[in-house]
Amino acid sequence: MRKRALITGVTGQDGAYLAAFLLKQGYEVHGVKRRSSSFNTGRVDHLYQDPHEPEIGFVLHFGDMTDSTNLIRLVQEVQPDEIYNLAAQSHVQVSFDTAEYTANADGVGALRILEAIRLLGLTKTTRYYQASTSELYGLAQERPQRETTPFYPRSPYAVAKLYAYWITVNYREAYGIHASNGILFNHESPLRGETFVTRKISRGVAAIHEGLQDKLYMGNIDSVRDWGHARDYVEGMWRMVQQDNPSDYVLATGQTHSVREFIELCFAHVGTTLCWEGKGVEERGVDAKSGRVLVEIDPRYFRPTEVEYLCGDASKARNQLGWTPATSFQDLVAEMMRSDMASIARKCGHVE
Ligand code: NDP
Ligand code: GDR
Repeated sequence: MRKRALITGVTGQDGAYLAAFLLKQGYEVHGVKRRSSSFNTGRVDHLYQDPHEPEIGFVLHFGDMTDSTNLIRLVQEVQPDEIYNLAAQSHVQVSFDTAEYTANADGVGALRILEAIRLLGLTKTTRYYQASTSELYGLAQERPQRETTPFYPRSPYAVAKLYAYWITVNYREAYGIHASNGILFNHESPLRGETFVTRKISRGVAAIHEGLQDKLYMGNIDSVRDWGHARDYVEGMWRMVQQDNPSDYVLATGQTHSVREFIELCFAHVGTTLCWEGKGVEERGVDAKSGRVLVEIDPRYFRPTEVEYLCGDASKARNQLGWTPATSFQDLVAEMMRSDMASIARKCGHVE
């Protein structure tokens, strides 16, 4: 019998990589998508299978993390061996504007699924993965951050995820559910949402190079992150769920780069050397050859409370799961740039 997985957030970056990975492992994959007024399945359209075919491996269901009865019905219908709860309002800055909704979808949403598992009597049969985050560490003093580092969340998003983290631990301890938290540091890819910093930069630099955009307007470019590739990280999620015992694991590369470095590397990819002039909000990124201003600071992208530095120690995942990230930072940036250059070129009609 092939295993059945239910993925919430299947239309997002990680959902798309995880669905493809699980299908390759022979799973029957059920994904939860939201109703929207325009198509929102672009990242998983290549996995679509005609529902009239007899052996369907990939099925999409309508649902929402704020709708308990819908989630209970879905879990009952699918009877999954594994649930990957990836759905979330995942944008940190947006969470300051939609704090209550973020708490509902990201925090209570996790509880709704765990309750569905409990109410339906699936505590011994359905395993649960919670998409926890390095944002939980926020202002943590310890560097690098590991599973034992105390949390200090710095946004409504991170506080909502703190609830989801602990309710996962609690349901594991209270009801014996095989429930694990993956504390994942930032991971990116060509499928990354366009308003997260890496994709905003790779897309923007490609558009500037093709003459479709003037410059980039950025927030805190001295922020430091531990960036990996989403493809590597979804495999780590799966490995956690396959363990005999549930636990919580950090996934990270252990290497850090600033937003500034990310910008420089993207421009270098198109042959532009960037130099920096001025200070604070007056700072500018300038084409070293032509003197043209390519990057400006726009305080609207500053956050009320910022997480300045994150660096993860994934030793536990390496030792217990045999997980290591395969993609280097340089290869990640190059892959994102190649993809955005190709899509901008298509837009300009340069290629078929
Ligand atoms: P995305 O923002 O790309 O995807 C989020 C997914 O959740 C989308 O499918 C979205 O649907 C769905 N979603 C949002 N709100 C709801 C809701 N109310 N009901 C149902 N579905 C909803 O995020 P990522 O793929 O990057 O991240 C996956 C998970 O991992 C998230 O929980 C995120 O917080 C967490 N995480 C991500 C990290 C990263 O670096 N990428 C690091 C650590 C944790 P739609 O497409 O319709 O918007
Ligand atoms: P983050 O990702 O907040 O780490 O959350 P994001 O890419 O949004 O920001 C990273 C850092 O870059 C700084 N920054 C900017 N960010 C954005 N979006 N736009 C800008 O113009 C800009 N300029 C500078 C930010 O201030 C920040 O310091 C991501 C999400 O995927 C979460 O869901 C996930 O939990 C964490 O990663 C781990």
